[in-house]
Amino acid sequence: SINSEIQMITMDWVKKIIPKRKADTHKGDYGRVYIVAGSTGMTGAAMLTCEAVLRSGAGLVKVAIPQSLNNIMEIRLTEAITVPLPELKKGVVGISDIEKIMKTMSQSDAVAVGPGSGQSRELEEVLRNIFENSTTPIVLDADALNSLANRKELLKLLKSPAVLTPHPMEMSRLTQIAVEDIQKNRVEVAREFAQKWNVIIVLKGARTVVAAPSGETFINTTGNPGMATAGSGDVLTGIITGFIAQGIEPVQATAAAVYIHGLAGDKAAAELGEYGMMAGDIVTHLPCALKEIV
Ligand code: NPW
Ligand code: AMP
Ligand code: MG
Repeated sequence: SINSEIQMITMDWVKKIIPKRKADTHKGDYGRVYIVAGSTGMTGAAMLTCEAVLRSGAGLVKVAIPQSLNNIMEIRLTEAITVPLPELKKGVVGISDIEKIMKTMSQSDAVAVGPGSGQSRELEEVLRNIFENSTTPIVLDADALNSLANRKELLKLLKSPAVLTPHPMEMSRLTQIAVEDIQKNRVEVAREFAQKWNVIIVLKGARTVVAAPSGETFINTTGNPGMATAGSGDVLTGIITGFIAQGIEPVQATAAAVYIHGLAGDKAAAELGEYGMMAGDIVTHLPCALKEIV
């Protein structure tokens, strides 16, 4: 079919996707983002995601955070707004918070769920509620993916465009295919899942694959093994969500985000080396990566 070709993501292509900012605009024009992430021990994941959203040019970020973790987040995240949630279980966002989550979602242009959320039955119920009731484009990562692994049929409830960003182990949990078999057939595995479940798949790792429900498929050309470090994926989730919130078409936003995430990683490696760089350095180098694009 027309869409069966595989496209390498190049700088020239990304330059066509990311628009210049117009002079007469305000923060509302650049999207409101809602991040549902973090739990006791993994507030760092939520911070990295939020910082990446802000550095991707989005106008406003709100982060849902279990009440007991709110002070930690407020101290570190100067530019993001925190929305503390009442907790049934200490340090974990759960179904008891669903009304507040749905309200903020309805006021947002894109939402991400999962980085550092921790795994719980509660999170499954949060996702079910969101899928049944929300039309806000959603990015699902990390523990959101792990929560879906045994309840993939929930994806059929989705009423909005969805991007799933598994690393090979998360893809293995979603598909029950062994990691080594996924790695041997990365394009096919990503494509099949995207078409079967009507979601955009980002199968991460060296030469990340982006597969759309239409069959449209991309392979990334940026990135380096210095990005194999804690929190790298949490940064990617923020960039994808930030671009979608700015109104870029979700498949294009996702492929462009994957490229720019890798480019920022390459700039971090050029300055700091692959050994010494951390995920926060990918965030720090996002501005110069984006500056090269727009
Ligand atoms: P092994 O044994 O190491 O070879 P998990 P996670 C395997 C949060 N974080 N190819 C790996 O294999 C995340 O957002 C919070 C093949 C291991 O068995 C999540 O919420 C941080 N195998 C949560 O932590 C910073 C691969 O998968 C397993 C693979 C758990 O996320 C860190 C590990 O994966 C982190 O981002 C690959 N490319 N990659 C914070 N500071 O708050 C991984 N594996 O069990 O899904 O754990 O990815 O660390
Ligand atoms: P996560 O495992 O969720 O933290 O995601 C890791 C991120 O780093 C993904 O975006 C990967 O594509 C990227 N990454 C990890 N290892 C490499 C590598 N060897 N080359 C390029 N990108 C990598
Ligand atoms: Mg991850």
